[in-house]
Amino acid sequence: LIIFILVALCFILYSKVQQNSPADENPSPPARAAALRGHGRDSYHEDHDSENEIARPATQSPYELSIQFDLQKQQVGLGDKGVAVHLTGAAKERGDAIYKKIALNEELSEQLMYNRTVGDHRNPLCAAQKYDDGSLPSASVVIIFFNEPYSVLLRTVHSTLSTCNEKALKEIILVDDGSDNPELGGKLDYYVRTRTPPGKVTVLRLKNRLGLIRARLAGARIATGDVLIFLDAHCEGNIGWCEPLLQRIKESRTSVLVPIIDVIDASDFQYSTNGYKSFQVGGFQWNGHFDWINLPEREKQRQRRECRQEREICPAYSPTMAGGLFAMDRRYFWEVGSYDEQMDGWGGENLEMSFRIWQCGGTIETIPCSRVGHIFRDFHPYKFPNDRDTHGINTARMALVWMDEYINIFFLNRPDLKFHADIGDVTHRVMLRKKLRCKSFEWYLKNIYPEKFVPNQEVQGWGKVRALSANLCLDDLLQNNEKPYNAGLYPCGKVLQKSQLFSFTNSQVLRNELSCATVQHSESPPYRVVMVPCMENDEFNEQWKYEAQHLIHSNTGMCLDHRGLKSLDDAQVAPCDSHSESQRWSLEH
Ligand code: LR7
Ligand code: MN
Repeated sequence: LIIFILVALCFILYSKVQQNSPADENPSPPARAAALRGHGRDSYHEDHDSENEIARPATQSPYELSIQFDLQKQQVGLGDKGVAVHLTGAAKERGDAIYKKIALNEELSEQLMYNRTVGDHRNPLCAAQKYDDGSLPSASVVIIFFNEPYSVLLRTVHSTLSTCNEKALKEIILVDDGSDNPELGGKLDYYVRTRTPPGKVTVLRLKNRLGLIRARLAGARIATGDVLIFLDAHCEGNIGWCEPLLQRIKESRTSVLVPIIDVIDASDFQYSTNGYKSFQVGGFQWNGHFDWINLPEREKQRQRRECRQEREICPAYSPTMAGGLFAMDRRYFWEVGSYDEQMDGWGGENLEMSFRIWQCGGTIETIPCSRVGHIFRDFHPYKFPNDRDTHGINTARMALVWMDEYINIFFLNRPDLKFHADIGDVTHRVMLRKKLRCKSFEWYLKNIYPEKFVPNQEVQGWGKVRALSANLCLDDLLQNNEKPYNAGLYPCGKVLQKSQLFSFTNSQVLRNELSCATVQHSESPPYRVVMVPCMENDEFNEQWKYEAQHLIHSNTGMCLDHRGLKSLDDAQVAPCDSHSESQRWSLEH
């Protein structure tokens, strides 16, 4: 009887093991090769490896083989200290090909060790900083991803494990926003289980792609640390980047913190910085895009007044944040309205959070002793849900809630969004704003970002600069950037369009959002009108007078003139002539 029972038990056990084995346990040679590359199945959602996988001898798991194959491909020391690496031969060709597809050299990434070093780019003063080691708040690092290259994601994980204070790092939560790259499925789970410290790293799977905003929310919901630290899935930290963030939050729980964000090159993985002496903080443009600005002189003065450390390593107030890398007290994250859950896809959440934090009593600060590198890609390697402009739609939602009457300037820049059907309802966010008794956008501009140019404030006139004797308007040809470029004269639009939005200010400059009109001298007039970064030329050269409908450039004494226009792209000034009809201009408002 005993022998019979034993045999029966063996049989039951055996058939159970058989049942649980994944279908490709013994894959045919091509399938096996594909599994090695990590592309073995159509959809990994069905095959998240089952519990018994780890019980089998390790080498039998196709994941184990694949992981060992990956590790063999890595070269010790390659790219260490963040130096650039240039592949050659066939590898270079593979790298170039994948780069074209996903804006990132995945081939090279696979050759770099997960824990390569990036160097210590911090201000030397940082090394001597003391933190409350042992009593720092604990951190949950939330990393969201949608089809990120597997090796890049793992490098982000290992970098976090080795550069973020071990005691303070409570957990890393990887949120898979519905990726369909098979390598990010069972193989990632297996990797996490077998190659990362027990209990430290969790993979949270969203059933569908919900977009990065809801992915971050999902991660935050299961996080248990005192502080949430969000990272994009392609980051590498400098040594000790967590402590200064945690220390500052310990002292000031409504401070929302960003590290200095360095650049990791997407093709050669070089880690580069602008040096430790200066860094930029966040600004915005009226079209709803984030941009970088130099730390304003006004803020340096505040730091000197209010901060007890050497100014260079003091927290620096930042009007906005880029959005991907930041630390925030977990409870405060929820108190102050987390995110607008109706924001889809990508974009807009960063300005929404920035304005909300400032208007509702918090601060956004760059912490100079915390530096993290981020891979900037030339294009999005993914499509947006239903091909919609989620950035625009989300930004319109933000503007409706937070920008008050300044929303008109936003819509001037984005008329396409004014009546967009997909914007949806924002009532619950307006209620949140009321409940938190948040301040106005005007307060924000005056107090937090006074450097921001407002096209219809402190101006003598604004709108279209229109010729009286021809249908021509001054036009920046949408070259709203910070390098000098020619101003043009184009047929006036029926409605005010962004490229024809100019302001003639109380300080006598003729400008658009970022650039000021000046005159480029050449051998003889007419001279070209060019747009240059405001005030970086001498102020005098950027001044104009508006007299008797003439726009007179102060330094040259010449007048804006459309006579003999050679090209619509070349606005010109010529010697003033009070009788010349081609020198008369009106300002719309
Ligand atoms: O549908 C998606 N689901 C996701 O989970 C789309 C993206 N993602 C993930 C993605 O895998 C990545 O980890 O979300 C993260 C951010 O996406 P990226 O890296 O394609 O965005 P980005 O770096 O170009 O964009 C910046 O602006 C975004 C606006 O929504 C987010 O706030 C990003 O986090 C933000 N990145 C940074 O702030 C890093 C610093 C760069 C700057 C400036
Ligand atoms: Mn990113």
